[in-house]
Amino acid sequence: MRKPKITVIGAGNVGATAAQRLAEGHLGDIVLVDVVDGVPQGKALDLVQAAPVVHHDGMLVGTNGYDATAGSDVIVMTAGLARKPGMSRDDLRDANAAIVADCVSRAVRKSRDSIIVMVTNPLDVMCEVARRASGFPRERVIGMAGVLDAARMRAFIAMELGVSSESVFALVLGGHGDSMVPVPRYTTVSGVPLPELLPAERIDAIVQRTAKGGGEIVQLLKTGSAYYAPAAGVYEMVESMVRDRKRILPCSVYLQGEFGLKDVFVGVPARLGANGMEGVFELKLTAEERARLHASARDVAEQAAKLPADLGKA
Ligand code: TXD
Repeated sequence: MRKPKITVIGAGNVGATAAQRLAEGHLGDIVLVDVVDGVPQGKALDLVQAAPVVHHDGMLVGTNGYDATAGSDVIVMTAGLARKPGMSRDDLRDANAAIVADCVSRAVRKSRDSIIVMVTNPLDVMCEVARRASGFPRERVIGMAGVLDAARMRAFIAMELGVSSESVFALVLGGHGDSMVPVPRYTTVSGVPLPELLPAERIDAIVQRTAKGGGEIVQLLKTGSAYYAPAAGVYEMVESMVRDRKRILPCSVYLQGEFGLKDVFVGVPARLGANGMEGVFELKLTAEERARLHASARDVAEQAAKLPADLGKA
């Protein structure tokens, strides 16, 4: 039986931290790719030297090219520019689209059967770039954002109620950005819906704070953006696929009629297993929740429509 092989493109904050989590979680061998000479090599070597102490036997290599990535099962795409204070996710679109198209088309030439986990922002639009650049079916192009957004909401609820975040489930739909749609009705603490546990104004405050996404962290850090929680989100998705666990996790999926939406990437709950995105978990929404999801999807579609038509043809 072959050990899974995972390529992480971008050896920056999110990529390197994800590589560490994936290796320490015993998910497979890791290839770390970056344009900056020495950085992926140095970080991979550092992680290899941690292995005897943290007890994993995954191999990590760093490289500036794609030869060593050949035959990867999963490609985690984190390369790009990070959001700076005052910069919206949409400002990043054009710069990161070119990077994503280039990296993805080069990576998939070496790993035709891989599953792409997109991380680069603006997330849902970059998923579309990766879909076009790879030519992969929707089962194998999945965006990481919902796990992170839901984790943030779970953390805020846990802090508010003084309970373990493990007992909190949160549902967040929609695009990764200002138009995300936290759904308190389907957010539960040990099975009890949030509206039964907190007054509306506290829930609103949590929803608002969740919808700010990583903005709060960007303000605090001043340079760079969040990476521990994003890397944890990558780990959770990759783990469900590599171990074929079929967990239902919120992720950005190219919808084909589900929730009344078509040909657009947007965050929805989906089953992740060995074949990638194995099905969208459709749930009933109120008219208002559905309208907000559709508005969020419209935002993504408008941004995707601005992408150059010939972008990333492999
Ligand atoms: O929820 C989510 N999806 C996100 C997304 C949560 C957090 C961060 N999110 C986005 O991920 C963020 O807005 C960025 O677009 C990416 C990566 O964030 P990170 O914080 O890791 O950025 P860094 O530290 O700047 O790392 C980016 C690396 C850096 O080392 C560059 O040299 C490299 O990307 N890079 C490239 N590598 C390979 N090939 C090319 N062309 C390339 N261009 C840049």
